[in-house]
Amino acid sequence: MRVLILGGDGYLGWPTAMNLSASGHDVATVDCYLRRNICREENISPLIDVPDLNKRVKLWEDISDRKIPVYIGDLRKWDFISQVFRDFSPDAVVHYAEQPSAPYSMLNRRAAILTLQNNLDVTANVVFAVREFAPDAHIIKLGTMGEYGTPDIDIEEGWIEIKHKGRKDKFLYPRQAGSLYHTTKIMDTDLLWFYVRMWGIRVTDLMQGPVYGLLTDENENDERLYPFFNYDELFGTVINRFIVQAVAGYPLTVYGKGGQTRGYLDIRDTLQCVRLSIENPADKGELRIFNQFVETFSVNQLAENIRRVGKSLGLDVDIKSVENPRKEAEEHYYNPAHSGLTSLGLKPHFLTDDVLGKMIETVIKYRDSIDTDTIFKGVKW
Ligand code: USQ
Repeated sequence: MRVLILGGDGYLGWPTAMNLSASGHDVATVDCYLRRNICREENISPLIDVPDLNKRVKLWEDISDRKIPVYIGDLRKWDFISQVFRDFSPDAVVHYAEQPSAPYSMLNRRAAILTLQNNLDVTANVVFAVREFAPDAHIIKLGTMGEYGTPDIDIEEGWIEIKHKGRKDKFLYPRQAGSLYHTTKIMDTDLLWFYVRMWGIRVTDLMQGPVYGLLTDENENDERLYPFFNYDELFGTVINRFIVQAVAGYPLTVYGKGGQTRGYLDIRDTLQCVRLSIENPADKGELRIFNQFVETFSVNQLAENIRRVGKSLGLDVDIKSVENPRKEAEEHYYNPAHSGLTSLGLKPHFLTDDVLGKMIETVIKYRDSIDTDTIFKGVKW
């Protein structure tokens, strides 16, 4: 299939591009380096230097003999997105092109408006571009489990049937996010559902939990193909942060009581889930929603596991509860369904001690690059 990856430079975008290319799909990538620019402005860097997108596709071509065209530009600009769609004619569009950080979206007014405008404008432009230039194309949109929040009832997979005064109907599962970033994902879902109803487009919305890891089948022998691996407060997700903190001898920053529970997945499973969604498309006029994670942990469980595995590798790992900079439940019920992707064929990788050990060993190689000043700044909600 011809797969267009929007946000192809990102933590997930670049590994997805290589993985789909290796699976025989014709892939093109689009990016405007938003994340690189924000990192520069906020004076943070990923653990390992990452070549720009044009250099990475050249490296990939040398290794795989497969080309990945690159379009550098801003998808909020209609002229640019029209040209990309006309030129590439996608069968599937993977939409990662969003400001992905919850703390960044809560930093200040400017960051909030950037997050709102970027995320919603791009989603709307993608819908219009699909309608005009590729009406059969399947949109695979990266949403987030954070759309649901942490309700005191079981979380269903996207939809819920409600019985009310003797009648019943099916609705989007209620959503109540805990950051502006997560709220833009709710708005994206609403926008997509609206245009699915109006124009009969086909959409899969993936409610993904926090992702960890950096090694995939395509990059494990070549660090130049690694994705961004952020451990700073803005762009680092909790497991990646804790691994770097363990290696740096920085006490693991458990926010508040540490009972916050989320559904996690290995970066290799993100690639599987996206590929399975592409290869088994939603129907026209369908908004298909999958909950994309493989197992749940509380922050305390993650910290304990990383301390144990770190100790077995000779690291002295401390855990320190810090005052929670976020407004979120620190102890709560959490039982989300997640059978859709398994029934499409997902073979999960779990967060075993071996997986944690391999991540720690990889990060140890880059120990001297860790900047501990960026680990905790306390962006408050
Ligand atoms: N946490 C800590 N200590 C830290 C960092 C985080 O206790 O040093 C806690 C947070 O308070 C939160 C949990 O760990 O309760 C997860 O935090 P996170 O930073 O790993 O994840 P989050 O901000 O929710 O966002 C990440 C991605 C986002 C994605 C989301 C999936 O950045 O793009 O949408 O995970 S989910 O969390 O399921 O909504």
